[in-house]
Amino acid sequence: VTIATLGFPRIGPRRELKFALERFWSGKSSEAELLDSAAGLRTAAWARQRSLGTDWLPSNDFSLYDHVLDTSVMLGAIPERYAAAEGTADLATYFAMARGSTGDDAGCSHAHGAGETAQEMTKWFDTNYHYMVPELVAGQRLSLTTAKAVDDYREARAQGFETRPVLLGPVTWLSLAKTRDVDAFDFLDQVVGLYSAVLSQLAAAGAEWVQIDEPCLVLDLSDRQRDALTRAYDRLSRCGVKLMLTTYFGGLEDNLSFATSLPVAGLHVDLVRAPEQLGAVLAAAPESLLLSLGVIDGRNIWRADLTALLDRLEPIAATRDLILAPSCSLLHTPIDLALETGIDAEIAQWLAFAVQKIEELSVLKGALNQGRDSVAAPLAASAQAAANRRTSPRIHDAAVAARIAAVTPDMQQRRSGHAIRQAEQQAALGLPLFPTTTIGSFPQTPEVRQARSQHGKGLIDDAAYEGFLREETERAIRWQEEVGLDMLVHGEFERNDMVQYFGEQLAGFVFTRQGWVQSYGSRCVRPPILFGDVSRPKAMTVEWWRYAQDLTVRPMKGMLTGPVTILNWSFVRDDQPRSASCRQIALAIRDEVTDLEAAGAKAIQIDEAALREGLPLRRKDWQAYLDWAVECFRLSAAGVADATQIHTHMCYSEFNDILPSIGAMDTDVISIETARSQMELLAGFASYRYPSGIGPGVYDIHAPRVPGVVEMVDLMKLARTHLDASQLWVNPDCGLKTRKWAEVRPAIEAMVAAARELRAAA
Ligand code: THG
Ligand code: ZN
Repeated sequence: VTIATLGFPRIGPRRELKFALERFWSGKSSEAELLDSAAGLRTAAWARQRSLGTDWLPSNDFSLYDHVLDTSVMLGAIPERYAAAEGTADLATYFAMARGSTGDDAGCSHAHGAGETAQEMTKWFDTNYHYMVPELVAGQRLSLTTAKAVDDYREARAQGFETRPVLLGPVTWLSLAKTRDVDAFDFLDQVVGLYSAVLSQLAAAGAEWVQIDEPCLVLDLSDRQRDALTRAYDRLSRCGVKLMLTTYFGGLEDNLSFATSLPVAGLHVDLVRAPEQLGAVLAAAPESLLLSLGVIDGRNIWRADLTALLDRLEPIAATRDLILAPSCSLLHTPIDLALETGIDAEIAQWLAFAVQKIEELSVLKGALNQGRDSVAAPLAASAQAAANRRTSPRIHDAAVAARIAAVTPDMQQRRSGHAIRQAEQQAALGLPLFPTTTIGSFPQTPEVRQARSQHGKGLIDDAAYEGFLREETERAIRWQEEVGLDMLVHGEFERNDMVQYFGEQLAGFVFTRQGWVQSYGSRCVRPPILFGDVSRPKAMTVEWWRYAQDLTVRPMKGMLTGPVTILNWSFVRDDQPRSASCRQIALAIRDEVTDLEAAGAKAIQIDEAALREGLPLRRKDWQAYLDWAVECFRLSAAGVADATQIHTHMCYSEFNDILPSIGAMDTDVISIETARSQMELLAGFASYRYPSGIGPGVYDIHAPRVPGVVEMVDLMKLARTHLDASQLWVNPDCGLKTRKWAEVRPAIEAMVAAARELRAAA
């Protein structure tokens, strides 16, 4: 038995990559300095993994921004607008594709800059990691443009690290591509030809094995995809390297016999997401196929029960050679638990971050190769931690269990239907036609971030920090009154992240200090750890809301993150179904909603930015998820009177396939992303006869450009062709926290002017 990692976190234990990138982007360091920092991170990762006992080290798992973008650039899939000569791509081109040529990103953008927009970015399967979407147009010619995979392999080898290079597989890459006037699989032969050249170069450089990731194998495959896989691997298996075909994020299910029939030398399967596939995989995999078993959870932070794993693995290891590995790349976990000093010791013993996960693999290897006695101490510690976690009173809260047991269907039901609610809300709020509002957050300026960081380090005290936040909030409110917004927000200056902020205040969560996970490029998040039954010790947002409402006579929205989004952006319990954890969070948010209402809030927004991305990877599992997700949202929202207006916001523009569930959330107002799709999706809402308020985002906040009044009026006129004027709200398409005030001010002024024009014409 040997052990492998499929990929290690890139950002570095102290987010060194983030800081190196941002220094470079802001012109404070040179390209050579950036590349030097990156090389140092690679070397440190190899050395770390080797010292932890990893037999199969990955190379080319590192990326300066994103591994899908690396693959696109490798293949020369560089859209013309980035104007690279064929067969070349420098770092400027690479970052232009990632961030736009003006640096379209928080903190680094140049307001009003012209230039090319970045490639589209979207979620990597069901993770909170974002990749850059490959673009293909009819007639495009691809060619090998970078040799990064080969360079990284050589770089490691020169330092004495023999590695198994990692490539994103051609069929998954093609499946992720966005195309114009062409089917992505029309490019199959070209792409496979280029991959075959890369594999041959790797073979020539000395690589014996290559890890080729095809996570598309855990999805519902079309005939075209299956055919592409067959053709691709027939050819790629003849390039002089052994291929470890790597699947993750789910089970192979109906693709199993197909996958084991592909002419590859090895197969990696995810036994954390799909432990039940082990028997079938063993039965389907011929002796000659080297199996890599993903037994340690690469998507979560729980320590494994090694004894239980050994009970399953020993009989298998006795009959065939095995590789043990994390279920997927460790990209999705924080790096090192040893950096956490603030986590309660009892809870800390239940956790394993990337480094600790490799240690666990090493203990498993020791037990399987030399007997359990050879690793008696770590096995005992693992068993003890598992036993402690099963029985700890910290996890199980009888009061929460009792509340859950007492939930009744009527708690998910608003008192009256839309028509009655709308009338009461209008009487309470007195809003004009086309009411204007924003999604909730205002710019997190360097000053705001700095104050938070200084407060965190104890450099400024609570009073000074609070005073600063109050001033920021008041300024934001005065400005909103001045520009004439109808429904105001307090700006969320006191919040770090919309999930972390609530995780920090709820019982049942712990949070880390260094537990960063890459979200995209240099951006990271620190997902809260949901370890136990959830409850709300005290009100979380009411004080800030009250402070804000007292400053103005206009209605101030209460701003909350919804239960599904808190769940989807946290590390969650693996000892009960996700739906059970979600229901507990829903009750806590319900308490907050009713407290806000009692304090006087007439409108409360419960964001479900991540509802859609929680959709299971297989269609057959969608409805069950949507059912409990919607039920949890309703549980959180339905405790209010008819006159209280419930808003939600969703950060995407694909709704048509889940519209019945969106409707079933039964909100009074929903704000959505539509600016980039020219209101297309409103047709879906219209044909579904969506009855309540809709704020179709009238401009794309993800770009620094300031929209004009005319274009926003035109978009709203388009919206009116689908929906009734009385349903429509006017708002940007997402929160403004990543923008600058210099962009926000003129954009919102123009937006309010657009609403006034619409009213005048109505
Ligand atoms: N919160 C969480 N997950 C998310 C988002 C979020 N996933 C999807 C989307 N939003 C990702 N977008 C971002 C945008 C900005 C940042 C992170 C993810 C960001 N992070 C800071 C950084 O990297 O410097 C750190 C933030 C902090 O101080 O906590 O700016 O909103 N959970
Ligand atoms: Zn959004």
